[in-house]
This record gives sequence, structure tokens and C-alpha cells, in this order.
Amino acid sequence: MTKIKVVIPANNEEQSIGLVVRDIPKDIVSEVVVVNNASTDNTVAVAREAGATVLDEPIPGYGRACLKGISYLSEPGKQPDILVFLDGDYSDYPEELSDVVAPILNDGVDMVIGSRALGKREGGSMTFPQVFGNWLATNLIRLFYRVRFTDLGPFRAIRFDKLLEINMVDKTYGWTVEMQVKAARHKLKTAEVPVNYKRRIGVSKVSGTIKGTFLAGYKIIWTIFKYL
Ligand SMILES: Nc1nc2c(ncn2[C@@H]2O[C@H](COP(=O)(O)OP(=O)(O)OP(=O)(O)O)[C@@H](O)[C@H]2O)c(=O)[nH]1
Ligand SMILES: [Mg+2]
Repeated sequence: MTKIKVVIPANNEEQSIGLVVRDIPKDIVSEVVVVNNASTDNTVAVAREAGATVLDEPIPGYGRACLKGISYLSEPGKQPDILVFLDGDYSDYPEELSDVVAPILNDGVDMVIGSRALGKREGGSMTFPQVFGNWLATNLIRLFYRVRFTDLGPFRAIRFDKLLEINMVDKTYGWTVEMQVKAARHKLKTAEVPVNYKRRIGVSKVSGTIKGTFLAGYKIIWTIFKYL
């Protein structure tokens, strides 16, 4: 059977992380790895209670947390066939994981982006700068890399061997876009599936803050040009 594992970066998500882990379809997922990223709340205990493997990454950074998960899963015997990324704030619907991995399982695709632009979004779940930023970034990628995406969403799946091949390095907000432009450069076969999106539980760290919005926007555009 195809081995599927999940990595969830989590920074102070005690209210939501248990729900996220609980809703992941356990019949197809063999390990859920929560990377606790500099939390000062009960994220670790709640994630553990929900049955996740919990790693600790004390330095903040979305990409850094994801890299920690990858390096743990690179250990002998731990490698999955497919790795799924998901946020810890319960904005995504973890039960849609089966839809997100389906193109890899059935159609020989290497990487799947769960697109919130193609799915249903609850009012207020994404800010205007976020919607606009994703539109701009995906259009720049289409223009310069000739690959069509509609979102830089956090819910995504990739074959683990391809993930290691593209050699991810971004330690912060450029993580999602780096994966997409590198997938284009390495000519991975990519696809999108619609995913739904709801308002997060708990406190926003990126798009709900002015600092996060600017830093993320800047880093995303910079990353698109960096790999040209
Ligand atoms: N911003 C940020 N998020 C982190 C970090 N480490 C882990 N995360 C997790 O990354 C996910 C995304 O962060 P969010 O605050 O939800 O960012 P967002 O989805 O752009 O914005 P909102 O959901 O509106 O807050 C959450 O699961 C965070 O807990 C970090 O250092 N910075
Ligand atoms: Mg969020």
C-alpha cells in the first residue's frame, strides 16, 4: 500500500491542532507529524494526545518547521511515498486529504496543490491581500514558468522522492511558492484539486497581521524571481 504521511507546522495552535489531527483520514495515513514551532501554549500536549508524532523546532518560520518534518521523515525506515502538508489552524478540511492525494495515486501526478480559489471559501477566511497576492503570484508563475496554478494554498501533496529532488530551502513565507516554482523548473507533473477553506480557530500569524502580510507578499514575489 502507498505510504502517506502528513506534516503540520504549528505555532500556538492549541485550540485547533487536536481537531486537525482528529479529522485526518487514518485509514490511508500512517503517520501525522506535528512540528511544534516555538509555541508557548499547549500545542505539544494536545497534538500528542490526538495521536501525532510531535517534533520541536524552536526557531519560528513556516518553512523551517516544514524542513524539520522532512528531515525527520528522511530517516531510514520513515520515508513515505507521499507527503501531505496541512496547516494547524483548522482552516483546511483535513478529511479532503483523499481528494488531494488522488491525482498522485491514480494519474501519475507528482505534486497536487489544494486550491482554495477553485473550492468554496467561508466569508472572511482569506483577507483581500491574500486573495490578490495569490492571484498575482500564480499569474507571474504562469507568465514566467508556463505552469498554471490558481493558489499557493498550504494543503498540498507531493511524492516524497520528488520533494527531496527539488531540495527545498526557504525557511519562512516563501515555502509554498518555492515548491511550486521548483516543481515547474524540475518539470514535475502537477495538478490542482479544489479544497474548501474556513475561518481559522485561534490567533492569526500571517495574513491577519500587517507585518505578516507585507513580509509574506515580499518574500513570495522575491522567490518567484529568484528561481527564474
Ligand atoms: N506564521 C507562522 N506560522 C507558523 C510558524 N510556524 C508554524 N506556523 C503554522 O503555519 C500555519 C499558517 O499560519 P497562519 O497564521 O494560519 O497563516 P495564514 O493561514 O496565512 O493566516 P490566517 O489563517 O488568517 O492566520 C499555522 O498552522 C501556524 O501555526 C511560524 O513561524 N510563523
Ligand atoms: Mg491559516
